[in-house]
Parts: sequence; C-alpha cells; structure tokens
Amino acid sequence: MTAKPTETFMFSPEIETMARPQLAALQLEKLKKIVRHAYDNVAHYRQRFDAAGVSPDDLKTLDDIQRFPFTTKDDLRGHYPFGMFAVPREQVIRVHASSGTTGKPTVVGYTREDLDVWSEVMARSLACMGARPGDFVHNAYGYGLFTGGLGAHYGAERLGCTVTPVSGGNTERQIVLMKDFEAQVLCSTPSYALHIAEVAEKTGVDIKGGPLRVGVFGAEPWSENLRHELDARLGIKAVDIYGLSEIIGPGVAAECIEARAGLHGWEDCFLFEVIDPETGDPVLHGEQGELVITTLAKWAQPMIRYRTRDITRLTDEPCACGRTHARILRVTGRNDDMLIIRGVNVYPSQVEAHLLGLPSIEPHYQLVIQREGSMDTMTVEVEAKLGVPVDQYPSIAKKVANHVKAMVGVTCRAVVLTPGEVPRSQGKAVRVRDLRPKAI
Ligand code: DLL
Repeated sequence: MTAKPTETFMFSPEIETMARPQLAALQLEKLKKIVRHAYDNVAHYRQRFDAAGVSPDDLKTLDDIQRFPFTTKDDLRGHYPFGMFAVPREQVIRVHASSGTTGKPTVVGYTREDLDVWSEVMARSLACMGARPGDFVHNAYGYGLFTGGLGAHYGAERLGCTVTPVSGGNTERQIVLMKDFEAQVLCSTPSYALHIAEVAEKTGVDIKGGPLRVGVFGAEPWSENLRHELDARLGIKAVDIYGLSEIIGPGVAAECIEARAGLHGWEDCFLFEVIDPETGDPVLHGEQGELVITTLAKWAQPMIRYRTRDITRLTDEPCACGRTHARILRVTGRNDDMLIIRGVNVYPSQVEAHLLGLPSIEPHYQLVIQREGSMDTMTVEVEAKLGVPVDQYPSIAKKVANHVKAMVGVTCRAVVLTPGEVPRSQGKAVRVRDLRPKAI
C-alpha cells in the first residue's frame, strides 16, 4: 500500500464508504448475533433481559435495541473480575483494566478475534487521521492495563507502520528518539503532547521544522484551542481519537484529517445511540446527550447498550473525506466530570476552550473546587508565560476570571502561578483538584 500523506487513504475503503442502508443491514445482522451470544452465555444479560421481558428474537429492526436494558460500569464492577465473560476464560487471550478511582477496577477481556477487530479499527483510525503505511509512529500512550499503548501499537503495526513503543514519561528521551528516528506520527494524550512541545522548546530541539506530521490525540477531553496550540507548536495536524476500555479501547471513533470535524464512529463494529441521561430516552437526531454503545463484534465480553457517561452529538451528514460512517462530535466530558459552580453547570473542557489563547499565560491549568457554605466555588489556576513580571500576576488573574465569567457564565477566582508550577501529565491530565469535604 502506498499513498501520499496528502491523499485520502482508507484502510478498508469498501467498509468505510459503504452506503448507509447497507451499513444498517450489516449492523442488524451482527446485532442479532451478538445479543444472542450475550444472552446465551452471560448470566447477567439473561437475568436482565428476562426481567425486562425481551428476548434476542425480538430484534427485528435496529430500533428494537431500545427495548433492551442498559449496561453500566456498576454492572461490570458487580461482576468483577470475569463475570461478564461470554466465552470460557481460556479463550480470553488478553485482559485490560481501567484504573477505577473509586472501588474495584473494571476488567475487559479479548478473544483472538476481538484483538483482530481492535487492530483493524485502530489501523482504520490511524489511516483516517493521516498516518500512512511506512510511517514511523512514536507511541507515547501508556503501555499496560491502560488500553492506549497496546491499542495504538497493534493498530499501527497492522497499518504497516514502524512503531517506537516508548510509553509515557522521560520526556527528554522521547524527544531525542522522535528526532533521531524521524517520527512522522505522535500518539499521546493532548496534554502530554503539549508537555513534549514545551520540553522540546526549552531544550532547543526543533520538532516543528521536522518530519512530524500528525498527532493522534485522545483519551481525555480537549478543546479546539488546544488543537490550534498543538498544530502551531509541533508543526503538525492534531487529530482527535476516541475510545474506552469497556468497549474496546482507542479506535471506537476517529476524526479524518481532511475535515477534522467530528470523529467517524466505526459503525460496522459499534452501534451508537444518544440518550437523555436523565430519562434514558433517545434524543432527537443530532441533539446532545449521553453516548450509548453496543459492541457488534466483541465475543469475549459483549457490551449491550453500554452507558459511556460521555456527552456528545451524532451526525450522519456527508463528510468531505467520503466516509459514510456517522460522526461523533467532540466529547466535551463525562457526565460525572460536570461541575456545578454557584448553580452553573460547567465542564473543565469548556473552561479550557476560553483560557487558551489568552495573552501572558501558558496553556496549562487546573480547576480547584471548594465548598463554601452550601455552594461549590472554583479557582482557576493558570500559569504565567516566562518573562511576565510577577507584579502583573494579579491583574492577569483578574482578566482571566472576568473572561471565564463572560464566556462560560461562571463566577470564579483566578490565580496566576509561576512558569512550570501547574503539574504536567504523562497520560491523562488532572484538570480538577477537588478539595470539597468527602461525604462519609
Ligand atoms: O482512554 C482509551 C483511549 C486511549 C482513547 C487512547 C483514545 C486514545 P479509558 O481509560 O477507559 O480509555 O477512558 C475512556 O476517556 O469514556 C472518555 O470519557 C475519555 N475519552 C477518551 N477519548 C476521548 C476523546 C481510553 N477523544 C474515557 N475526547 C472515555 C474526550 C475522551 N474524551
């Protein structure tokens, strides 16, 4: 396979451009099989479907899935570690687990066939984002229980790339390797990519003028402004990739480099719905809500109507790249990431969108949440650019607070810290420091 980086290139063109009615027929065929497999092999699904009075035989159209109960992270936790497996444990050849900040982690298992599907959707995603066979891929996603490292790794190999399996950390060494190996593609969280750019600038290494072309950035919410910042500081096109361990890992959806306007969700492998998180009812087509995903090709651990908690919108408007798979619009954050500050709902990524690009401050920030009386308050910690005199910090802070109030509608305090003071991340950035008293 050869293709110039600037030409549209698809890893599986016949699937990626399939006419939508044909795609829907394929989804229905696969849906029937996977729901039957889940019912026959997982006690949890059988009990839940029976209790809801639905059977796999009820699936006559794709909309019939709406009659089936949702699956949640708590269901996975409740069946820790292997209770949601739908095949004998010996056929599960890999497990991953999500960190789980509270309680038990959630475990996910893969058969050989599942890993094959994962590599396929990741290869497709990388090609869609502008990676090409023969490219050098610098993979700074963490290797281990987190799905980022191995997911990107196998996908890049499947596409025919050369992979540097560097994982996160030791940023100066990362930069040396990227430079010496002439990497064309960088895979990392967007926050870590920003740190890489910053360290390269500090150590005088010119990444911007080099062969690096594409940034495969995801695993955390990020804003258009951060995209512009990364484009400019690394001399690349920064492209968004989405996924979650419970479903498969990275590669559930990816933006195309042509449009960079929403992520194509691979609908031959996943069925997407958007629901009202309060009522569980489907929202009108194109409206915002919680993304619900059913895996159409995952045998070790099928997920039927998994509630991701991720807030987004779906569109199946035609895309400039020619792919027909519907697009998930940028995920602004999880339901549970939403803060209520003095009665106003706000996601950290909304604040980010308006902080970046302000003069005198670096694009690093943290939101500190405290409780005052019955109200939650927010302090935005930002960082001054090198060389900005300290006596200007209070006036910059005032401008930041006013700007956030004007753009996001939230009253907050702002504090300007000295360069380097906001913690940097090697994986997912910690955007919120929650200092509220914990409920006992
Ligand atoms: O973060 C998988 C991944 C790895 C995706 C590398 C992309 C790149 P988890 O650790 O299970 O899996 O976290 C999944 O992260 O439900 C979202 O809330 C968030 N997330 C992932 N990608 C994006 C994105 C990986 N592009 C959770 N934009 C998901 C916004 C994202 N949020």
